[in-house]
Amino acid sequence: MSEKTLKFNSRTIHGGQHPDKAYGAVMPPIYQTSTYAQSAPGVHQGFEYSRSANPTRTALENALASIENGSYGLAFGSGLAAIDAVIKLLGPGDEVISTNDLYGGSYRLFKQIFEKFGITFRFVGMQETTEIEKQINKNTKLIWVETPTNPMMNVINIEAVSTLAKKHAVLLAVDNTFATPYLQTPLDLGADIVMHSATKYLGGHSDVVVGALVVKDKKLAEKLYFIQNASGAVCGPMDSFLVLRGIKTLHVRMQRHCENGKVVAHYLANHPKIENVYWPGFETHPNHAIAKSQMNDFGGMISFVPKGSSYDDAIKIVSKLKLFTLAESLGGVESLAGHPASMTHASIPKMEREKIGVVDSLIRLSVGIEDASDLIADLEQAIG
Ligand code: P1T
Repeated sequence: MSEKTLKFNSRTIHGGQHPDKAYGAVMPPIYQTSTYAQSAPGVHQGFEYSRSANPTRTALENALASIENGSYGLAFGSGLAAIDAVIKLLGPGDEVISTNDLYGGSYRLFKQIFEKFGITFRFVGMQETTEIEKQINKNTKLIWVETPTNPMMNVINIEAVSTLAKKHAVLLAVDNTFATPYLQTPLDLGADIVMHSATKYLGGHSDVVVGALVVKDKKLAEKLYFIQNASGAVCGPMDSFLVLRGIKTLHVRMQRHCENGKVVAHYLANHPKIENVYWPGFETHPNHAIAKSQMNDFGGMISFVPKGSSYDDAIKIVSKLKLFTLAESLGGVESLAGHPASMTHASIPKMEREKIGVVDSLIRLSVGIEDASDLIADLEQAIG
């Protein structure tokens, strides 16, 4: 049976995987080694040095390529290291058009690291493709899309942006961290690069920090591999093993994240003490139609603003939560609550973040896979 014909729910388990060559181990062993014996100079079994390649990482990279419907996967030491590798495809004078509502750390990397090296970033609301086109000029080399966005849950039409990118011969990269390939596969919609913070849903257990890139094009893969090896921000063997294990249950976890997300989103929307709830599954969400057509479901990420809309209102609620842990990150089996203004998006200037809705009273939930009634009870006692 060819792997290409397997459905997504089978590829999470079998995609790119083969029993280990040494003893037939079903799970690839954690090859905790930096180097490999050579019988003569340059004569080896495909591995020379673990920055260049490591069998456990290769197993993960093959799994990543399979679940994203790509051809080549690359695993990095963090999501930001993966983004860093993409931007290193560019040089001084080049320009990037990025979603204006994105993870604060991505914004910080763009503005505070890469602008120093002469790369310009233009941040644009991407719900209207025409807004992107207005910013394209002869120096534009890359469009960076995050969808759904972190933390405002805007949804961007990947296929429409891809048509635009192709028209202007610009690369399109999509940060697929929030959706995962369970919900959407950007390469199928015309993206050139898919990026993940595998720290989140792919790992799924809040026990690892890993990043990933997946591409279809061989030349692009070679350029990114060159950067991965030359810059060296690779994913270690133990972390590769953990993400590989996480991916095997991605589909069952995501199904429950989506079910619980729906219950929590509706609970919040009907709560008299809640002002706004941001979740793309609502018919009233401004991008619901696109979400419905490009995603298989709506995920477990929700942001909301309590009535009163002050910093203190938000802090009171997140401090009272017991089952939801107040913490950075998302996508693990356990539910987390975050306060973007002081946590994940603190590196974005207040004026910039407020323009896109990341107000001081915004709360972000990563709805886990606990029993939904326990999650509602926790929110009930915290919101009052
Ligand atoms: O944390 P790291 O693995 O380096 O990934 C960075 C990253 C990239 N893209 C998105 C959409 C992300 O959400 C993140 C990391 N985000 C958090 C830690 C957070 O709590 O939002």
